Amino acid sequence: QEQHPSSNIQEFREVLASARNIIVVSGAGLSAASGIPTFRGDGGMWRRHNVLELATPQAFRKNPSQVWQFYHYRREKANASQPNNAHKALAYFSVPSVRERLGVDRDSTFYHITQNVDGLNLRAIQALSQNHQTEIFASFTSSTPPLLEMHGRINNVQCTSPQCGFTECNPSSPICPALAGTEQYLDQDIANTIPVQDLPKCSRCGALTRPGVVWFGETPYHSRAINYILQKADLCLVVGTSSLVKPAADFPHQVKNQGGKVAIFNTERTQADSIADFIFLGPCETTLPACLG
Ligand code: BJW
Ligand code: ZN
Repeated sequence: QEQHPSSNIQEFREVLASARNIIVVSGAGLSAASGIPTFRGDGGMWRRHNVLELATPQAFRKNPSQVWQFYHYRREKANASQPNNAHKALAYFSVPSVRERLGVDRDSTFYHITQNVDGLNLRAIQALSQNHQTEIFASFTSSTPPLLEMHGRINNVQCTSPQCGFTECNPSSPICPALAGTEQYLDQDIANTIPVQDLPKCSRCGALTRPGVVWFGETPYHSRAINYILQKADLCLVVGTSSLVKPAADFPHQVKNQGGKVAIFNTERTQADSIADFIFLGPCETTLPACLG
């Protein structure tokens, strides 16, 4: 008698080999081994503030200086980090010929929907050989990219003026002179000390900019493309997310409801475990390479 949910790698590979439309939904646990703190649990504090209270439009309106200091700290950390073995395994698996060697149909599709804003998934793809990168992007005939960063990117800045709204990538370190060194203040709150005119400004219109990420109450990026991909998915890998934040928390449920399978890669038990066909309990930087390699 098989055990359910299963943690048997052989059994997982059989399901993988028969899947046609595979998706990954990932969260902060994917980047934990790269040294990037998670949102809930141990990593969820910054200068005695709950980080979830800083990731809101209300917090930014009330205190843009404090929220910019928080994002400056996170930008510096993300940009100094390196992709770990879990990012690398997912990047490698997105190469069609690599999937084919693992027994997966050559015409299968693979999309990685990430809630992370750190850019490490893209950097892992860019670290693959040129041939592999060409293969990945050639396999996407539609305009949908293989990696969907649904909560934006920490290196993006977005104009707060509704008339402008210009968004651009700005990976400068520091992003503006006034924020230089504030990442060192780990306990002390120096909120409000940076006047708005010294915070990052729009390069088009000069208005205050904000981090180009999705806060609570805002609409995630690529929603239409994600919806389309979800409808076809028959296998969903849920990697390093607590599955508490919508809409991503709903994705494995949707796949399950339409007859697909769900596999969870997490160090802890999560909300999604009740619908899982596979649970690989442990660090995903170990379990993912074992399952996909
Ligand atoms: C490991 C590991 C290792 C560790 N290996 N595993 C009631 C009131 C108000 C709003 C709502 C409400 N009810 C529902 C909502 C909607 C709301 C929501 O879901 N809220 C709930 C929290 C209640 N969602 C939204 O508002 C979203 N938008 C939306 O729904 O739009 C639809 C809409 C459109 C138009 C009008 C109306 C509605 C937007 C959500 C945006 C979330 N933003 C943040 C910040 C992003 C920017 C930034 O990075 O600063 O996104 S919050 C934060 O949570 C971040 C994350 O992407 C997201 C998810 O967290 P994640 O990744 O799961 O991290 P953790 O820390 O929770 O979990 C880490 C996991 O890793 C743990 O399980 C560990 O065990 C594990 N782990 N090490 C494997 N080595
Ligand atoms: Zn502007």
